[in-house]
Amino acid sequence: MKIIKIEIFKVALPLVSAFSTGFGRITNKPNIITRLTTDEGLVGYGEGPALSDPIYTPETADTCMLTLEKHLAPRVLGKSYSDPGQFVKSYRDIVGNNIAKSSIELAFWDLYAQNAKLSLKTLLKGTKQEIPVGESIGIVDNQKSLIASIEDYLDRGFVRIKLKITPGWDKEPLEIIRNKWPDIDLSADANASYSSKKHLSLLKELDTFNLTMLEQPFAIDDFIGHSKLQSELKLPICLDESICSLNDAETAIALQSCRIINIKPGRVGGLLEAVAIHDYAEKNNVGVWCGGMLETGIGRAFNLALASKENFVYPSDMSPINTYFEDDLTTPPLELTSRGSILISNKIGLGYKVNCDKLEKYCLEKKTLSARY
Ligand code: OSB
Ligand code: MG
Repeated sequence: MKIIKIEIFKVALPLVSAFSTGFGRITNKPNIITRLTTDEGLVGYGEGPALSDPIYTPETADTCMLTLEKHLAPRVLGKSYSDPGQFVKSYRDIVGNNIAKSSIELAFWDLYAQNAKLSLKTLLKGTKQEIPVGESIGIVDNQKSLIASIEDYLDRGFVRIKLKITPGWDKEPLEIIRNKWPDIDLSADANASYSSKKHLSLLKELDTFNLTMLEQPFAIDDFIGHSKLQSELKLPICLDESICSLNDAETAIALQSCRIINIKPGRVGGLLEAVAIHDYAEKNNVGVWCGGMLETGIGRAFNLALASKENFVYPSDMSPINTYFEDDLTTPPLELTSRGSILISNKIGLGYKVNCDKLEKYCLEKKTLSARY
């Protein structure tokens, strides 16, 4: 497959409401879509779930656009590839910039699957037909809206609730939820908003809430702080932001910084690295699940296929797109089954149809690179 054209789109679908987390408030959610065209006329789509500001990882939507245009796309344009391993070798000299890398790597997986006439799930050796789904509850400023939003999610059938927490919004909301729903599958995600120097004893109190996991309490690079907390907590720690590569997963597991890993293709640079982390975690008896970063239907299609692998043992953040966006770029829409799950497509390639009119409609910026041939 020779790549003859690369188009990079910065899109922003309208959000249903702002989403508040321990790293800040998301009021505008860009996503970076890469479209690859081959000499034989195959078209593949990928997505990098960027944020506007460098508050979750160091990248932003603008740095992704620049990295793709100036550094990633030129290295693969006009070249022929037969598999994703060969594709990523073209830019192995580039460090970091995982969200940008994931956008173009996933687009190549779409081409690869179409060329092989296989579904992503089959290519990734997925074993599940459906994925149990949970939802993240953003930080709200009062009890009433907290209860109303959880009631709504439970009514819709989500099987796990994950509360976003931050200093000042932790024990109190968790106590309210546990008093009202003693038995639901409940987790907390701190998005790196606590300090291992200040908050160890406060976080140890979270053991009283029967949580399934506590996600990313401390800073991205604080493997030692997480290890110290994990040794004093009954509750498993799950790392999200800290795990940007297989090497990070090895560090976290060796130091016992966590017992669970949240894998997101966007955060780790694409599906090859995501699968490597999955396999390593499986060998070390560390269960994983697939988190979300407010992707459009394009990004979610890859997340779903990935989450069909064996060691994805916890419900994933895979809510239908209309939970957070007013519109979507793909059809058919993702829908929750009566079991609180989403079915995985067995169709060839991405498994969903991309609506090119919507892609243009929500596009804020576009770069096109073409090879002369
Ligand atoms: O920590 O999981 C996170 C969104 C952007 C960045 C980080 C996170 C999130 C979410 C969104 O929680 C959950 C979803 O996409 O369903
Ligand atoms: Mg998280």
